[in-house]
Amino acid sequence: MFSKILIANRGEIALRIIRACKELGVRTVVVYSEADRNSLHVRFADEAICIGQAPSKRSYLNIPSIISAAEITDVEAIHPGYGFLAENSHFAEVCESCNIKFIGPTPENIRLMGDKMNARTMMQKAGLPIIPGSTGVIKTKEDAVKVAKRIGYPVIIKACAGGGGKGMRICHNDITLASSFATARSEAEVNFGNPDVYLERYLDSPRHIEVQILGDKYGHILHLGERDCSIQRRHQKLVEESPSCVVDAKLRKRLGDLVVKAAKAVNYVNAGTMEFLLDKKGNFYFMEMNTRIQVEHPVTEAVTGIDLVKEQIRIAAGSKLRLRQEDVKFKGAAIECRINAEDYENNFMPCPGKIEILNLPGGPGVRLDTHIYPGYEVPPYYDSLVAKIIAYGSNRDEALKIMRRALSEFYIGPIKTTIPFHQRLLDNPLFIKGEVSTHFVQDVFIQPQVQAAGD
Ligand code: MV4
Repeated sequence: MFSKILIANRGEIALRIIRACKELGVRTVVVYSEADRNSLHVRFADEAICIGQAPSKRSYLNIPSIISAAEITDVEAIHPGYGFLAENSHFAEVCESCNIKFIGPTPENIRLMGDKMNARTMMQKAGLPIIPGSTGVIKTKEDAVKVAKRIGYPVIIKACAGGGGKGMRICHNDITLASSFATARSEAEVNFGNPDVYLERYLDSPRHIEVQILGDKYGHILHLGERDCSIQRRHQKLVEESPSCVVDAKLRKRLGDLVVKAAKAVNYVNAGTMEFLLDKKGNFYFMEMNTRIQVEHPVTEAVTGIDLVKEQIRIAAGSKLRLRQEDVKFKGAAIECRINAEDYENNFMPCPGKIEILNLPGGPGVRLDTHIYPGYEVPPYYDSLVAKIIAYGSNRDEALKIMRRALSEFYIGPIKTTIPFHQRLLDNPLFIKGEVSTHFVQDVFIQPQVQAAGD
């Protein structure tokens, strides 16, 4: 095991990684920006190094500063958390070339899955069902129209270097496809530095189901079941749960077996997640792979009893997975609500600022992952996640009851948060029945704004 590692992140995930390290007897170094001087991750780590100014580019994304901090403190490994440099294959490579272990997949795993068209091709070859679409990058609008003729409308244009919903366009006929094509390519170039796009048949109101995997350096790979992440807004997930209401033990095994086979085909190492869309007929299709620990990993930890962050560190240190697939048992139901410093009644506008009053939830079945405290100032520079509540019960209904109770205890003021959003969601009859899709928040839940007179 490592004796000391560096955590190249901030907020709740930096604390989460510190907790795993303390239990493993690993000392911790954190890096922080000038805006995070008073953060808990700085206080709870064994050592802390300021690496730059508030903007991420000058601190948490600054590879030379982070590597310097690692060299000065003589750490053996770096955990990137999620976001920032977590899926930067160049960073993973730099770490390895400096003889620092990157706690995550290989640089090649990251690079291959970072190109979404390439991931699609590789996963199809490895036996995963994919959405009907182009077999490669599409270079001209004429080719795009040809592919659309074959797969049928509506279609969706996606950027190869995109992912997570950025840079997608839906087209309903030849005319809109031909006219959107050049715009999609130039947007991809501007946003991701790569104009390449591909085409897929557009599925209407699918569910977003993802499967967690863990692989060690010796080719042993486990799946840890699914998470249903359909409750999201503008590609920002708001609620995640496991198990999914629409995945039974038989489908879980089918998905799990396929995912493990596919991960083996690409020699996948460490924690990863395969994202699928599930259509109304119950067909599922591979969409993309995330090569990092995800925000919503605690729901999987709750239902499997496996500490994913400790496993990540053990795997990076060269340990073999101690479990076989038969040993992974799924028990109970877990749900996570993401508490963001956002005003949900005002189009989820970010609301950074000082937390003057704070009452934290607790009690049976409640896990709270947060970095906030009374007097903490939420900085405007980073994402607005301030806490995650995870409720765990013997079944979904019990987990929902625990979550309602936890939300009622949670008070953060005077800044606005998504707590009232979650309270309304948890009382929605369709949500309670589990009848949701990725369009639920926008179409069903947020009522259309009342039009002004005269409009
Ligand atoms: C799709 C789709 C429908 N059809 N692809 C959004 C995130 C990115 N990973 C891909 N996404 C989608 N791809 C096809 N062929 C609908 C979405 C989508 C979505 C997916 C998952 C979670 C939320 C979503 C919200 C809107 C659209």
